[in-house]
Amino acid sequence: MKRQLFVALLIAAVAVAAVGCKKKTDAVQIGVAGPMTGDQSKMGMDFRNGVALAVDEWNSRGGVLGKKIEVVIGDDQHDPKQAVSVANKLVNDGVVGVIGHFNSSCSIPASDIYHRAEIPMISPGSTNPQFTEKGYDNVFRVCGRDDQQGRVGARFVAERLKLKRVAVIHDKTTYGQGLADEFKKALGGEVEVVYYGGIVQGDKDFKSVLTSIREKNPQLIFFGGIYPEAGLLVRQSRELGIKAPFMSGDGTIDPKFIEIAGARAAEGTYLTFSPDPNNIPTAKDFIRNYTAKFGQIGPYSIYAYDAANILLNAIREANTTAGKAITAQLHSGEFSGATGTIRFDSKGDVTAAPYVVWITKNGNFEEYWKP
Ligand code: ABU
Repeated sequence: MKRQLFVALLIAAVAVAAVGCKKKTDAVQIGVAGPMTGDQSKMGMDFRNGVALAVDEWNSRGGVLGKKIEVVIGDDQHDPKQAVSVANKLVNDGVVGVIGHFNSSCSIPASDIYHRAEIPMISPGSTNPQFTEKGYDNVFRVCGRDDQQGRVGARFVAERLKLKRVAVIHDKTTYGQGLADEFKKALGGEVEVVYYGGIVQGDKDFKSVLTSIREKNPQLIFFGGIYPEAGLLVRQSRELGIKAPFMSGDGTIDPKFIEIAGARAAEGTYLTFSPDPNNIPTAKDFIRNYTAKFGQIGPYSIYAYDAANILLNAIREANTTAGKAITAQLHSGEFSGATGTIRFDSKGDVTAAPYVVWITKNGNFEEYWKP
């Protein structure tokens, strides 16, 4: 009996503590999560700024459901374990939805936490297919998937460049290896993969792997990974006299890539990403307002902005902050965003993901080829 009483008191104490953790605010809180510090912090900051712009605009119109909106920031440092801690903290803080995370290796484990808490999450940038393959109804993304961008990259190499021999490397992460594998799979038997291997994220010297690649004499080097390593790989491959063009995916489209590689070394490198917002008529206001507030637009700023607007719109339409109702609204609605019209399929993927190939020219990225 004493033991039962003790257990009951313990449960009550934990419940009180959990409630006590929730921030005492009348505002509607939404989370934004990603790498806010560390070598990928540029992406996290782009998320934060995109969400902040959307929230400022909503608050200037009176907020949502008659309440002010507050943003709670979670820094996962692109570390999966940290992402789980961040997700638990955001849930305990009482957020009603989350924009994030960036890295697929973070979004996937964090989705378990948000799913258990019945809180919708919308990732602006996690592209690994597994993210939306768990059968969680509360998981969404406004970007495409790596099976889609891998196919576009492979078509470009085989049909546009008409190459026959490529090297494929990756950073051994969920995203990087996943994209490299999708690219390799989509090449089919058309193009020979003369080198396939991984590097370690965070390393700074890739000359040994690049020397092995040079011996295989590929016509192009494809890298699945993020801009800090991509920039170093390009710089060091040129230092070793490798002339083969370099190609990567959406994880490298950031000015930091060109800064790290050096504009000369980066010249002529290719990557796959969504179309240029400068050519999207609906993005005009976003570009003007974001630039005025934060300066240069990051590649994922507009996706974070759209994701936040989609979430807030769903809260308004559902007329509640209850997670299940917001999730149902997200599945049923069609949203007019800065990137265009967005609809989610039953998995939470966007129904259209128009990947294109970009090229680096004169220290800038330019849209180059449409499949
Ligand atoms: N999609 C770009 C990199 C982020 C990720 O999916 O891990």
